Amino acid sequence: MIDFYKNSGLEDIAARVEAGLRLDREDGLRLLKSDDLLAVGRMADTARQRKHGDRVYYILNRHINHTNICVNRCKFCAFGRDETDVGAYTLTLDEIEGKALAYRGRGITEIHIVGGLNEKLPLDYYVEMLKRVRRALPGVIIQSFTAVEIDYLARVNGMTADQVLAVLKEAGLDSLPGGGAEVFSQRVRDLVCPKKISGDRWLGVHEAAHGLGMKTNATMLYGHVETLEERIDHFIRLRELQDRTGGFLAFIPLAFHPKNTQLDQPGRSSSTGYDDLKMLALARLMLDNFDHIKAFWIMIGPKIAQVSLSFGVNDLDGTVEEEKIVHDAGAETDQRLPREEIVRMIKAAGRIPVERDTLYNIIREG
Ligand code: V47
Repeated sequence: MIDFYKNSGLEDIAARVEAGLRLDREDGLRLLKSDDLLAVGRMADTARQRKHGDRVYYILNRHINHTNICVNRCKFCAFGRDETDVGAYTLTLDEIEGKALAYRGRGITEIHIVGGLNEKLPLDYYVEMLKRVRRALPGVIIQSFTAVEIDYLARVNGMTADQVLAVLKEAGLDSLPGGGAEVFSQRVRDLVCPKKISGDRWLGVHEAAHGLGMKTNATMLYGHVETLEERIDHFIRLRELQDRTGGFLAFIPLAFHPKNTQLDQPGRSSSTGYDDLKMLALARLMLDNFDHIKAFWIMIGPKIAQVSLSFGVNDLDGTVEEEKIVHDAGAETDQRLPREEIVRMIKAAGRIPVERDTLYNIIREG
């Protein structure tokens, strides 16, 4: 096996991966700087295989974005609007309930609701939304509201994040998605999202959710102004929290799409396939205490997502149906992928498709 790595300059790291040892910051940086994508991918595949064998998970889920009005207006985001902007919207509770009811009986097991920081929306709007979605879709897991939204609700309502989470949990919230993490480095945040909560606060809200027994996800938005060192630092900070709480389910790298954002420049396009595969592989290798590395096909396209199954990925998210955040930023992918297509992609990669719920309970295999 080690022969495969001959002349890659990465033989020592490969040996550590083979032995199941933890990689450090320096290892991560060398992997990220290496041009030997196949060597990096093979290491990640070894780590994936050890945890998951031939199984690849997918989920039948739906996204709802309840408002695009946002006080933060991050420079990488094409979704957020001011209240008076063309295209600004906020769904009424009846509209959200209508969407949830329309998904009834269609086999979905997860609903993913995230939106902007809209100062007009009281905490009651969120509580009522959860109650109505819970009623419309009994048994469906509600994975909703990023740590950024939880922090905002805490601040505007004079509450702690723990208190907001407890109120929302009571109303039906099961789990938090991984959005809003971006890159934890304050240097990066000052440049691309100066109004957003710090990396420490993002981690603190997830730690609070884990303390209440909620499982959550984590992301990293890569391919804008961050350095390779800052990407590795992001992984290490997530790994440290996971060591303490074990509350993260999955990590999802998010490829930056520049179109219609304040970071767009002539000639600038989104990440390359090479970068996408390397980030997914690095996630698998650095986040040794995360079970699941998820490729969000919406961001990187179904074909790279399928290939990523040989680069450390064990989960393809999901059927989705309607997606606004990346499509506003120029994503050219579809907004939905039928189950049959996800299953076909997984089988064509020689793997066993496994439908899961949010908590990775198995719903069907094969
Ligand atoms: O928080 C914003 C990112 C996130 C852009 O937890 C952009 O299972 C690319 O977090 N180009 C929302 N990305 C999506 C998200 C997510 C998606 C799928 C699964 C899960 C999960 C979470 O999208 C935002 C932000 O980090 N984003 N603008 C952009 N122009």
